[in-house]
Amino acid sequence: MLAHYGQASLVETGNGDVLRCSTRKNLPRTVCGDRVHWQASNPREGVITAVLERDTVLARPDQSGRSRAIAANIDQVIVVIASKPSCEYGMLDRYLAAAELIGASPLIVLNKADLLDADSRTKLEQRLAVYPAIGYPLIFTSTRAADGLKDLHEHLKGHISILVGQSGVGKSSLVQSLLPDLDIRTGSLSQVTGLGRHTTTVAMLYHAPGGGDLIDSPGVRDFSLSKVAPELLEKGFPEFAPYLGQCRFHNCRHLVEPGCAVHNAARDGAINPRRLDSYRELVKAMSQEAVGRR
Ligand SMILES: Nc1nc2c(ncn2[C@@H]2O[C@H](COP(=O)(O)OP(=O)(O)OP(=O)(O)O)[C@@H](O)[C@H]2O)c(=O)[nH]1
Ligand SMILES: [Mg+2]
Ligand SMILES: [Zn+2]
Repeated sequence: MLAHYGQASLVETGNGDVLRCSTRKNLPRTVCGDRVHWQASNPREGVITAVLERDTVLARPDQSGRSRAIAANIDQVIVVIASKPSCEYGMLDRYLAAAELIGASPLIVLNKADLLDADSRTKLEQRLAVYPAIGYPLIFTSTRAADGLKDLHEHLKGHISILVGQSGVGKSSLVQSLLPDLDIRTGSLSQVTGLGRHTTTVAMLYHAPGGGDLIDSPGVRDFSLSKVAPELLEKGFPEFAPYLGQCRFHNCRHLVEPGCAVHNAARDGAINPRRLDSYRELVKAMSQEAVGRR
C-alpha cells in the first residue's frame, strides 16, 4: 500500500497500477507499506479485503498515548538530521532505538551539508563520530549541492526504507533528488509560489530507480517510543551489548545501581556518556508511563 488518506488508501497492484481503495469495516487501519488483498470495484477503484501480517511496524504514541503505526514492513530506518534545524540528539537516539527494537537497520543522514563551513563540518563530524563507531552508517548529503546522494542511493537497494526526522530537515527534498522523475511537493516549491510550506502530511511509498522502496513520512516536532517494557530498552543501544549481564544485579537498569558494568564502561570511555543519558531518559519515561497508566 502506497499511502493512507483519511478513509481512502492508495493501493499499487502487481502490475503497477494504482487504485483508490476503501477498506472493509472489520479490518484494522491500514498503513503505508502494508501488503493487502483487494478487489476491484471499478477500473480505478477497489476495496481492501485483507491486510497481510506485517514483518515490522514503526510506531509512535498518539496524543492519548496509544500506539499509532507510521509504516509497515520497513527494514531500514533513515533518520534525517540537518545543520538547520539543528540536531536533537535525544530524538536521534530514540529513533535509532526504535529501529533496533523492531529489527530494522538504522542509517543516519545529515542533510543540508551545504550550509556547513569546513570548521563547523569538522565539529559536527566529531560530535557524530560515536554513531559510525557503533556501526551506524552516517552520510552527509545536500540536495542543493547534490552531495552524498549516490551514496544514499546505494543504501536503498534491496531495502524498504523510511525517512524520518524533524519537520524541515529535507526528507521530501531527498526523495525528490533521489527520484528526479517525481514531482512531489517540498518546501522549496513554496518559496517560489509563496503559498507556505509544503510540509508532508501522510507517509507515501516510492520506488527507487536502482531498486528498493523509500517511504517519505511527515516530519515531527518530537519522537517518542511506543510503550516498551523498560527492561527491553537496553536492546535499543547495541554498544551496551558487551556489558549486559555483567552488572552486579541481574535486573540492573543501568541507572544508579552500584556495580553497573554499563555505567563503568561509560566512565572508562568505552560507551559515549551522552548515549547512556539518552538511554536513561528513555527508561525514566517508560517507567513513568507504566505507573501513570496503571
Ligand atoms: N540549504 C539546503 N536546504 C535544503 C536542503 N534540502 C532541503 N532543503 C530545504 O529545506 C526546506 C524543507 O525541505 P523539505 O524537503 O520540505 O523538508 P521535510 O523534512 O520533508 O519537511 P516535512 O515534510 O515538514 O517533514 C525546503 O525549503 C528545502 O528547500 C539542502 O540540502 N540544503
Ligand atoms: Mg516532507
Ligand atoms: Zn547495569
